[in-house]
Amino acid sequence: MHKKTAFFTTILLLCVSLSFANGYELWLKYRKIQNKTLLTSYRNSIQSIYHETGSETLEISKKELTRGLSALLDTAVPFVNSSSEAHTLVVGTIDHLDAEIQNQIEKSVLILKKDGFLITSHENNIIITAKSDLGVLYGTFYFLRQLQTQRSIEDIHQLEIPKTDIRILNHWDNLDRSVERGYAGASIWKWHRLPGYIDQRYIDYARANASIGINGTVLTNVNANALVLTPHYIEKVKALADVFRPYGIKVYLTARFSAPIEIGELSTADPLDPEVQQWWKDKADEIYKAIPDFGGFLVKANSEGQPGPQNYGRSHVDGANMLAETVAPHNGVVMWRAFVYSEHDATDRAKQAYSEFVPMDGKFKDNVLIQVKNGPIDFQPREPFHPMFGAMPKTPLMMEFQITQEYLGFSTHLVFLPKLYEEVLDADTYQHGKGSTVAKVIDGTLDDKKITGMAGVANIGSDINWTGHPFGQANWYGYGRLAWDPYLSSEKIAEEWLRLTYSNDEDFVTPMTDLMIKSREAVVNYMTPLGLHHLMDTGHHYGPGPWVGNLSRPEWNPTYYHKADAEGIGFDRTPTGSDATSQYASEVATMFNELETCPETYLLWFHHLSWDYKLKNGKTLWDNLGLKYQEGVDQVEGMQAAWQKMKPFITSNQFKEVNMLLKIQLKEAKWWRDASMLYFQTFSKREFPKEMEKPTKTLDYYQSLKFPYAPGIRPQWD
Ligand code: GCW
Repeated sequence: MHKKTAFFTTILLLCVSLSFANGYELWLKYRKIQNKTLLTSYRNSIQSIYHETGSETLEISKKELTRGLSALLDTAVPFVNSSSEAHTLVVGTIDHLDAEIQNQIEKSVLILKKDGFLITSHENNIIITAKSDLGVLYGTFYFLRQLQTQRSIEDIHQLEIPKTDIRILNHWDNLDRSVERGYAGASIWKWHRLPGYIDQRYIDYARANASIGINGTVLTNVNANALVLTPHYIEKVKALADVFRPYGIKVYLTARFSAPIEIGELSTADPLDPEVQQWWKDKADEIYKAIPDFGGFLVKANSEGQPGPQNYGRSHVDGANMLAETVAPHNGVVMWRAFVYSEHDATDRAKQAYSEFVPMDGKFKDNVLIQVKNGPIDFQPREPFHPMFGAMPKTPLMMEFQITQEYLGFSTHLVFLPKLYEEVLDADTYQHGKGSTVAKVIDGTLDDKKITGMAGVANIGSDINWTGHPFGQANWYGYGRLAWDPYLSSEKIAEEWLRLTYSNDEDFVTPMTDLMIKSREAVVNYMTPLGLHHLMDTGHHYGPGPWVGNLSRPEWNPTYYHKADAEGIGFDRTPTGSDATSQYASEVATMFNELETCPETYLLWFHHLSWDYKLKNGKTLWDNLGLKYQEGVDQVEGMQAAWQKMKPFITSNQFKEVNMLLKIQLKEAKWWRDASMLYFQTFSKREFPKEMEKPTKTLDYYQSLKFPYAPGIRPQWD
């Protein structure tokens, strides 16, 4: 090679590998196919591209194919003007295809709907087609993923239809760029520079989301600031909406219920007041004038100090329907959160959302979705599914998962969340007998819901790799894949993500898939085993604080949840206790109520048991607790050991960053084990089981730890 060319090639390769190594490229790395046979077969099948043009979305698809194929196949694939040449990749909407191709694929096309797509072989060509331009773009990303993960494309026939309508990220981002429960740096929305300055990140964000089928984003925190609804900010929101539109991503905002008072100069925000109604109607019209495809509002009302209709003696129905009417003429929706609990309600917090919302089933307007967290408390490492799923047949219920790891080790711990999501989606509500899974509630098939959705609280920030922990990307990715298809297996998602992100080498993919799948159980074990929950320290939620019992609101105290005493530990939610189990279908309630059938993973969620209660392995509850904490620590050690063997497959930076993080994770896993067990020992008065490593520090030491600057802390909004 010529000296100069060699020099520039080296520089180019260096730049490419740097951007691969720093994680910015996410799962869209498009590394050259290493497998020679596959490379040849791909090159033979794709000798040219015929691509429909016309819209911005189609242009994006075309650009993505150029970028992807030239890198993956390491050759420039020419565009041609006819779809009839052999070995051409034909990409376009159905109406645009040759009549002959249309006839051939007619059957599949009949069932193609929403933004689904079809990838199929026709004679010597591969066709990517859809009813909408966005469907074409989704098909393009899917096809590129086939190549990236080195799957065969010979005789490819893949029909994909998204199973939910609204696949959305919820950013808990504040206007000052702090992110509530965000652990990956500042908010990516640079409000101060908008609308004039379009950060490249906005485009890259849209592209990444489109690549996994996410089609909506709520830009602002549910602990909302009314200012985002003022003209000054609407202009900025419009600029973002304009960037996202060709990627099929709609923008939504959080609506602060008291906005008519705060920015509208009204004296009330009563949803039944005609002036208030008019104010919101005008506000919606103003937003839609700037953003004709604005998605709608997300609302946290009468929850944790946020204002809402109850401030005026009105109900959630009154509040939600009032807002729904303002966006209905523009095809907008209202996503009304069910995360409510009150310090004035002495009943079990786990019961409150159900008690409040289930009687309202059928009373909401058609464009209202109720957004329900996966479990009845709050994104804990493990919770049983929320009893509202399966109890509101007449109301669209959206799933709310948390992608950011508020209670699962921030962006320091490697925890693969799709495993948690899958557990919830697979859970059986028994609403209409066996097989009435949560997934069927979410995709609307159980009660033929007209509108469906899934929300994920984003883990995205300004860190170069977007999510802080490199494996945090897998949680964003996996969330998107499950929002598209809630029936996907978490294992398949892990494998796919590993191939896209790191390597296709089986010696990497197989052990790492295993590591990711087990990582979720590890965190449950070292933080909250056997159904324990809400044991974290107060405010910032960093580290263990099971001893905290002096907070003003009883249900904010960890002691409220574990109820440890000289006799035993656990929250009795059976009919002898809070009777929360009665909110589930009788089959599920009975399963949880009976000690013989209650899964041990939920034991202390539903039962208060004596320290000497014998578990299935014949050992006491106390010993089992110690064993589980130890198992969690051992599992992290196992993860560390597995990672050591991955060095040959990745760059040294990639290796180092996860290696350092796993060390911290191990340290913190031990901290959780030791602090929790020392504290519980003050009640059990029993020796630690012999298999458990003995704590090296005292309980006083752990109780003295303070972290005033832990990240993601909730701002003082009130
Ligand atoms: O989990 C709790 C968080 C709050 C959050 C709240 C919610 C946005 O600690 O920070 O507020 O849930 O979901 O509304």
